[in-house]
Amino acid sequence: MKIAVISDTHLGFDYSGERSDDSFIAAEEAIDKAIAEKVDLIILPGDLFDSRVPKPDVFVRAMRIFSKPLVFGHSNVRLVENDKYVSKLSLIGIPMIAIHGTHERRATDLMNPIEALEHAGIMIHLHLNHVVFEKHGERIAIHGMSGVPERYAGPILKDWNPKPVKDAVNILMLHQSIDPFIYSPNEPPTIKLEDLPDGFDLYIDGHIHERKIHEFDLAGHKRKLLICGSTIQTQLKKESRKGFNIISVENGKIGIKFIELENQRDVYIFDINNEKELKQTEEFLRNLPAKKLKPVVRIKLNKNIDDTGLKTIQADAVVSITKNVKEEMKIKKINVVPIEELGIKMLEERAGPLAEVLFDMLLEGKIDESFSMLFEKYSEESK
Ligand SMILES: [Mn+2]
Repeated sequence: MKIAVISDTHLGFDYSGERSDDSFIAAEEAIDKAIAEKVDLIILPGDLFDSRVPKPDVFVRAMRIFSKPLVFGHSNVRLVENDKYVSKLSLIGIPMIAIHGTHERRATDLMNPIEALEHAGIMIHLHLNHVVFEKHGERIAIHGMSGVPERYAGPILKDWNPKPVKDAVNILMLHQSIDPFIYSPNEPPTIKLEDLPDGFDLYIDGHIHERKIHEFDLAGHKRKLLICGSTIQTQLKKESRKGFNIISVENGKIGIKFIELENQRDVYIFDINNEKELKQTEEFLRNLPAKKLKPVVRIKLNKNIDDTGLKTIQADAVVSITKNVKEEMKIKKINVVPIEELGIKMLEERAGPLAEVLFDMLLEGKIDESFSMLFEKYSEESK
């Protein structure tokens, strides 16, 4: 059995910027390649979209890409077990199994875009449940927990306590920081590698955009964690090549292969601390060869360096220059907290556990509902 794992496509990333098409180009190439590789299943470990309420044009481009495996794909797998409703539509062609990520998370009573795709019959959405597929007598169980705020992740996983399915190869899919693999130091993880439930043949994690395969010991067994990596460069922290993974399962044995995307921008990151480094970077920018997709160049500049010359260079690239980011981040730490997290934190001080729901309602412009929710809470408290 062959399974494509395509993570963090962030459809709609930089939608008003110069790289507005990048996320779609990358996701479509990954899906096309997965179909060409004749995979039996496609796993999508979260952050398919860049936002929790994608614009209709972003959503429709996503639908067009994610419909391809249903229409152009063919698979011999059959669903043999499920602890949630699965639409027959989503079993046409190559079935796709997704969890939602941190970027798509909404309050439980509001539909997130992955649930919307599930309702449209395009894919299966997992959150604290599992599905089992079979092909030629080989069974594969996919268990998924969608992205939750880091502070709740450990308790929720423990409470769910997933158990591997007997006589199947078991994959557990998450979208969290798993200590020591941390996405943001501002949201400390509550799951450590050793907290992962035992007995799964492969652990898959979205969320972290740098791909990595990590082997570790769990209750005396050697286990594998696949950090899938994103299909698009979002943060520009590191120069790396983007792609997706293909897992092959044969007689219980698991192989993992990385498929690099052809349609991606080269990424260059420069740290300029002195005149010599400044000259080298200027040289580099002047001599950039023309490419179909302009490269992305990120320049981190020491604040004492004069960048007037640098700014005048007409490079065939998407250039961003930041001054002394590290120093500034140390001082204004609050700025690196995602604004939504900050909003929820502020609400939490006043409204306690209602904060997340309230925040989403306010985001939706549901002023009356949020007001009556608060009114109910306070009238109850004053009784
Ligand atoms: Mn992501």
